[in-house]
Amino acid sequence: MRKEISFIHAADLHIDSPFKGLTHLPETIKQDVLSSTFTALDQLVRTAIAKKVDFVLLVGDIFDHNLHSLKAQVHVRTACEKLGEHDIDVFISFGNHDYLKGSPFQLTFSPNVHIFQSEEVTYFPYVKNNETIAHIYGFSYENQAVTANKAVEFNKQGDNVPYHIAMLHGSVDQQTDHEPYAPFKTAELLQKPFDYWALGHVHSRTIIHENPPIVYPGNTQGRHRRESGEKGCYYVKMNQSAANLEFIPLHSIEFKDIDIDVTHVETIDEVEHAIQHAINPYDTMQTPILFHITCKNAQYALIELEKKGYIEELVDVCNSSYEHAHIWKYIYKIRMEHEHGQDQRFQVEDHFLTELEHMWEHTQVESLIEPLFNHVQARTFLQQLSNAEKEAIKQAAREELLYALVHKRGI
Ligand SMILES: [Mn+2]
Repeated sequence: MRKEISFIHAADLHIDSPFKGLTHLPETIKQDVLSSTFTALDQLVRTAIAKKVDFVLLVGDIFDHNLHSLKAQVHVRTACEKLGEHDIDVFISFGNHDYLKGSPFQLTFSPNVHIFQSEEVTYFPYVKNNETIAHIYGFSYENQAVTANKAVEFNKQGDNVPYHIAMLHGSVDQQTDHEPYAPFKTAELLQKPFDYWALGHVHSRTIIHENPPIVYPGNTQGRHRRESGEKGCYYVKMNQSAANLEFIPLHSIEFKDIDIDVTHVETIDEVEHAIQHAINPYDTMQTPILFHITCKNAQYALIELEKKGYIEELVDVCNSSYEHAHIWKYIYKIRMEHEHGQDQRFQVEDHFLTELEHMWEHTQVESLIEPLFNHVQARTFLQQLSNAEKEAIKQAAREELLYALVHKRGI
């Protein structure tokens, strides 16, 4: 009969993430934001100790960038030591953001830490009271990209060992939000006799399969508006017949992406009211929130207020009433989205505007921003844009141009 085991499964901690788009935040909020990825790990350690788990699995992208910032490494080392003091082992594999060859150094971790040191799939035994209870399988990215299907390289070893747990940082099926590294299909994992597939890489929490569990825990702290809602890890208990999974939140800040319909909003008063109305429901939240607000169907009057800087000023005023609370709230971005087709001013019979519309349909952002991506200094700081980002650039340019044209013509 198999003894019960319990563990924490986390991935994509991205510790010391720089939160690049949030440099304009007030200092105290900025400090909370910058420390949030560290705080998530602290919360994980507290949870592991409180639950008295056997071990912790960290499945890739523990660090945010290949340099593995020293501050982040020291923090992880200290966290692991603390777990060691409570007899909790830690198994670590590195992913595409913290691949082995990118790091100029690796600190020495306490003996309870087991790090997969190559791209070859191997295993560590988990030993408790002189008995091997589990084999933990995995590999680390040596370079930024692993394009091979690593799932096929996982092979169970040791039939007498009660549990076999696989750690895999990679991309399932047709995942489009993340780089298609170490791609695999769910069916391939199901063909292998593992008791639990501890996945990493995809940042949204997903249970792909129940029995055996195939699980993306998501990242431990959201870092932008597309990583919204609760973030954390899974606390897993397994016995001979079943696995029980409990999601444990670890985030200390939440990102919220809110859409407001402003079709009938024309004055500053009305905008203020619309913002309050959208944010008030979050008054009882126990976590600070960073809001990204998109005003849908903004009409000409509103766009004009925005161009004159009044919307930004209004947001500052709103923020000043929320930002000093212990559980603060902060609007870090407000965006006007203009459905010009619904605005009479843009419905002019005009070949020029029609032609312009036609052009937008066919314009590719890539060729226009190519010089920037080829620039010797700029390119080292740039990452490939996602389709959503390209679409946002196109949309913003389109709104800017249409506004300028209409404004000039005084339609
Ligand atoms: Mn990641």
